[in-house]
Amino acid sequence: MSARPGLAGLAALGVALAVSGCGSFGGSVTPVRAVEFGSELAIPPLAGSSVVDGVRTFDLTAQSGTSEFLPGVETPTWGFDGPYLGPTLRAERGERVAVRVTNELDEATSVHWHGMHLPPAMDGGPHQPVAPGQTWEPTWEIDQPAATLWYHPHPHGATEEHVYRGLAGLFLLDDDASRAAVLPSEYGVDDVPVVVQDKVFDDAGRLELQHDGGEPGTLGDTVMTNGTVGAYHEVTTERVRLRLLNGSTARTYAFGFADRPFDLVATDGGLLDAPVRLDEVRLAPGERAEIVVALEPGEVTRLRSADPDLGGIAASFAMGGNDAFDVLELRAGEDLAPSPAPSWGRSRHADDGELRAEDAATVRSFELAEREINGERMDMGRVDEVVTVGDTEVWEVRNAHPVPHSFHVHDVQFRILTVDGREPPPQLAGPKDTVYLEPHRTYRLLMRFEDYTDAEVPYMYHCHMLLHEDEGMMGQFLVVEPGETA
Ligand SMILES: [Cu+2]
Repeated sequence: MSARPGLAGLAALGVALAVSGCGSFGGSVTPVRAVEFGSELAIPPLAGSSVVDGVRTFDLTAQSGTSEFLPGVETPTWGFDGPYLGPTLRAERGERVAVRVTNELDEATSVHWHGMHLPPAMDGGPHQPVAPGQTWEPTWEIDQPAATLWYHPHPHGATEEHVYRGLAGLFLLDDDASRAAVLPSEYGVDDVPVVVQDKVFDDAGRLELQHDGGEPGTLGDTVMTNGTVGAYHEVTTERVRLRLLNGSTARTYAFGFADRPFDLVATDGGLLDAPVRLDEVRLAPGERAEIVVALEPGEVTRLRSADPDLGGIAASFAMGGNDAFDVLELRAGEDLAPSPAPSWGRSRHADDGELRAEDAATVRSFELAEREINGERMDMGRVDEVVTVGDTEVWEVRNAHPVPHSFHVHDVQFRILTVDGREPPPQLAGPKDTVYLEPHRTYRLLMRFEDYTDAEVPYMYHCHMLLHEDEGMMGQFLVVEPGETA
């Protein structure tokens, strides 16, 4: 563990940086507060659905309410079908789904299906706003491997606020391979959703976003899992699977346990080729990881996030690089049901057609700096890239900026070929739709654009640090038929 400067030291450094003109580094120097782990982890309910003419149909209503995160404090929040976060949607590969999204808020929002392969008009980005009082009903066929996906608003310029207030939920996909895998799979029991978010409360108990020029955005001093501050989960099996989602707007975590390793089994887009034993997995906003951890009867351990290596960032302490805190307590019962080590026999590639670098028809370059990609801020009326359907491409993404970014591409799951020319570490070797970008590094991403074309409605690529996205670090791409133009 690296040494943590004391509070006085941090304040002095903050002052020194401000004086030296690096005002943008004046972000969080308040460590995450220690809390009692005395509240049972809230498990988002599985969303009900009905099958209408062969279409699995869900309802989601964005609404406002209040939540008691801190004892005795009612905090105004937003949620889907409740005051905070939303139910977990779940569907099977091959199913056709529809979601009736109703907006009961006083302002327009949208719902983006993060990680989902679907037509651009169903994607829920800034071009599919849902006005107050309106219902939007996207429909598509689930056609991708089992994975832990999520949904959240994506209104142009207001994504940070909408997610921060509480609009987010999980969307789990299942398939034959995931069903056949040896993995804990009882939802909420040994297969546990863990949406991790950090917040700042003002004196009145309201959620506060701090737009003081700090990078990479608001870093909260209060961490919650599924909306529960100081949560514990009762473990009843020898192993438990945690589906981790970094649902924060800015903070990057390094998840692990002080006293044991875990098996990483899946990344954003689904199962790895095989489990990987790790001590820590770094997740930037928008990224997911499924991990399996073993406990002995009667043991108590805590998932924590400790001193995330943000990748050669000056003053990384001001961006959470020195923050270390516990996230979720796991309490094993005296009598644990057997739970074998995770394994799965079938290659993830078996029915998906492996992405191969030699098939890449095009290499595109993206440079992220300030709030721009390739020197431009997001313009709803400008198409930045036009891709031909069926093509495999390499996207060469460089963070040319001394602060963290997190790169997300809609519609696809990509493979990370190299990081600065080297093979990626195991945690970046699986299917991904979002990747943390260390400063001054180049990530070569391999992806294929399949099935859906639209000469008018674009998909997005953007930084998933939501303040950055809102301030313009986003671009648009169309997928078109061969020979078609935008
Ligand atoms: Cu960014």
